[in-house]
Amino acid sequence: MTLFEELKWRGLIKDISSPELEEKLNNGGLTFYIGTDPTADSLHIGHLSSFLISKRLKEAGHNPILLIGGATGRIGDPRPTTEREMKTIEEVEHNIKCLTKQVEYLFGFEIVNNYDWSKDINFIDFLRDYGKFFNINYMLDKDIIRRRLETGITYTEFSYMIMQAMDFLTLYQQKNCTMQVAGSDQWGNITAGIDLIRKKLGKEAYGFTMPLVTTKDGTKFGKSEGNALWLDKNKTSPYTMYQYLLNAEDEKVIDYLKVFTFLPKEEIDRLELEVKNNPHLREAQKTLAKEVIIFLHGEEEYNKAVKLTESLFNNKFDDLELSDIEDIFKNEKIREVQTNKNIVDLLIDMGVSSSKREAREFINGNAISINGNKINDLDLIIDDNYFLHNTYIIIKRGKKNYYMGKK
Ligand code: 383
Repeated sequence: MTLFEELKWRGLIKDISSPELEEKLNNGGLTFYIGTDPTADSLHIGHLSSFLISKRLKEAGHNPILLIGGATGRIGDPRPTTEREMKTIEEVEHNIKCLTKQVEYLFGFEIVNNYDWSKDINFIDFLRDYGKFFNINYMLDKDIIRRRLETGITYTEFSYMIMQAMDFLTLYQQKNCTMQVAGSDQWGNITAGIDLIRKKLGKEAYGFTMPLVTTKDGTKFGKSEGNALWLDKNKTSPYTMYQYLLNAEDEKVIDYLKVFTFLPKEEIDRLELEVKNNPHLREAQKTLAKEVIIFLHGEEEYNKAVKLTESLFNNKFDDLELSDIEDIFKNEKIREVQTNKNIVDLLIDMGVSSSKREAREFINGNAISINGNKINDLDLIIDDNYFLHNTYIIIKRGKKNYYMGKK
């Protein structure tokens, strides 16, 4: 397979600026860039696919540059629905530091900051040297802008595409950067840059985008109960990320393996057969989770995530460390409870049952365990010994319902 064929097979090509790009990609040696705005102090899984493409291109002999948008991050790329709240300068600067560290560690790309060349352009020069190349009708015709016309858009956000186009032009001139890659939401901004380079320099630049990664029902991949899944393990624990990936739908898991792992086609084809023939074994999901967690956090964190998963599955918590327990229940509600309480009252305090009668029924029905041990005694007093590390208590009702209490 050529590089281009592989990118196509992985489902990583949506829009492409010109058919010539196929050959250029296959030949190697292009300097290209991918940009990200410092809107948060970590990348999230929505960024991962585009960054991984850059890594694939690097491994195929191209030369990636990561642009962090110190300037564009102060403005805000228009979202299709509403105006963004502007970040404070301090926040932007803090985020740049965090992202720089993260990207250096995970990907090792050369990093530039567009604030360096944007900060000194004055307004009159901006209008004369750049604004003159942007026809308003052309700008209004961009997908994102068109979608904002009804709800409204400020002049600030409207100008964003010019800034991104100026970046491409600058990198073209300074670093012979001839290609930009991104997710499909960036197509309008990429083509604005290509057009600016053509108009100002009479030169041809290139770009392509990858499709948005979605779940079966078409929503964005990578939101766990509405929260972003961060690549920083202090914001999203490796265990939480592992669980999310392990739960990938059978219909989608092969797509995800193509996008998020470097496994070769033969291995992914084999896993595809496994999904068909032995879906209950979930080998594809386990492989996806393993590959991604090891890439992001290393082998040790991966092994820990597997261990925590097994503890939950086997309902065995005795040998877990305090931080492991906290990881498992990071996104769960933790209730404050008192020690030396009768089990029936405790079940009510922890929200396991809504009445004493129901609590007794659960216990008599053999449905309750504490820290993995079945409870059958209605008069049991739950003293300090029942609190793991003298802090947490884990109650399980039935097969799947966990409740976490803290002393
Ligand atoms: C700024 C200046 C440039 C080139 C790009 C930018 C950032 C760009 C943007 N990107 C997104 C972001 O910052 O907003 N205007 O969160 C996301 N990217 C990548 C990818 C993606 C895009 O960082 O589709 C998802 O991750 O392109 O939404 O000169």
